[in-house]
Formats: sequence, C-alpha cells, structure tokens
Amino acid sequence: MIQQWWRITRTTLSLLALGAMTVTPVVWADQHAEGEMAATRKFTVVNVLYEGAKMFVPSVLIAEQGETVQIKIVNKIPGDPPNHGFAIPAFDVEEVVNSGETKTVEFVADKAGLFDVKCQLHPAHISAQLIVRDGGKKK
Ligand SMILES: [Cu+2]
Repeated sequence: MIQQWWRITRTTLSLLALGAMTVTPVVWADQHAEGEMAATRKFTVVNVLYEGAKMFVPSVLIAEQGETVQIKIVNKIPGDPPNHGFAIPAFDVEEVVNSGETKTVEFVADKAGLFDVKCQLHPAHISAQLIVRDGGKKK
C-alpha cells in the first residue's frame, strides 16, 4: 500500500518537474512588461553545424524599433576553425566566439528594416536575418 502510494507520488513529482521545465522557458522568452517604454528584447542564438552547414539557430530574430536587443551567442560548432564571428553590420555589432564559449552583444534597434546577421570570418557560413519592425507597437 505504501509502496503503491510512493510510486504514484514519485510519478506525480516527476511530471510536475517536467511541466516546470517545459513551461519556464516560455515564461522567460517574453521579456516585456506591459507598457514598458525602453524594453530589452533578449535572444539566445546558437551557432551549430548541421549536415555540414554552419548556421545560426534561430536564424530569424524579430525586434521592435527602439528596443534594446541583447543577444547571447553560443558557439556549439566543434573542431576547426575554433571560432566563428557574429556580426550585424547595420548596428556595428561584431564579435568572435570561440568553440564551446558564450558571448553577449547588446545594441539599440534604432532603425526599422531587414538586416543581415553573419559570420564575418567565413563567408560560407549561412547568414541569419534581423527584422526590426516599426509598426508593431499598440497605438
Ligand atoms: Cu564562421
């Protein structure tokens, strides 16, 4: 009887823990407080090697004009070359991240449009895109 109760309790606890893990990132993903003026939009971009191609995941970043954009860059590409770039020329962002390391860049998305996000070290590296919207704010 006690064994059965413990089995059920244990299952419930692990399901709760699993639930917390799946729900938490969703809560963290939205960094906006309602009505906040100078919001910070946070991203984590992982540099990966997928079927021979080096790319950024996610490869499309969307922000609102006027927001401070904070991007944590993680280099998960193993081996040679040991480092990869991360550049958004339109906003003077340029960083180099060694394999296995993490760096953070921050800038103000003060103009709207579609901008290239690339590895300035390797032209073959697949680029990403940054979309800065100017019409997205509630009026
Ligand atoms: Cu690269």
